[in-house]
Amino acid sequence: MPSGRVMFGGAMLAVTAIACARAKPAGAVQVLDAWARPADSGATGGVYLVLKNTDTAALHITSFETPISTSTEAHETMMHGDVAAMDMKTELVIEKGATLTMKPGGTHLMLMHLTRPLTPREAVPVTLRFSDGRTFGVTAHVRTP
Ligand SMILES: [Cu+2]
Repeated sequence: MPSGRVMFGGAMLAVTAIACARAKPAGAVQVLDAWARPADSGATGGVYLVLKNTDTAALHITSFETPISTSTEAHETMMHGDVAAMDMKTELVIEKGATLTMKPGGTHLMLMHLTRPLTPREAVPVTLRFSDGRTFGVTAHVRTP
């Protein structure tokens, strides 16, 4: 039945077009690295992302979500003399073309109260939410620093 086949092909094309239109905003960021420290259940987890802004304007990341912690906060480690303190950031800004490097002792994500342990090579899904409502999914792999 050649006519039936043509109709099926047309329907598939339409579905593909919708999927592409939805996926397009995710091109805003290029993930250069994404990793997490091993940690016990109930502990605080650390996630480190290296993100390059490939969008046409500055990106404002307003929240981070993971399914394995009660909340996730962006922190910046600041040295006050010899004492390290962490400031919570309500927004991380990546200028157009710039790279945000999160690393131990610098900007990082803290997973407050892990609901399960993080073991090496495990994948941790992290959702970034931008100020314009767009979201972007990143997979961080657990490894020792
Ligand atoms: Cu912290």
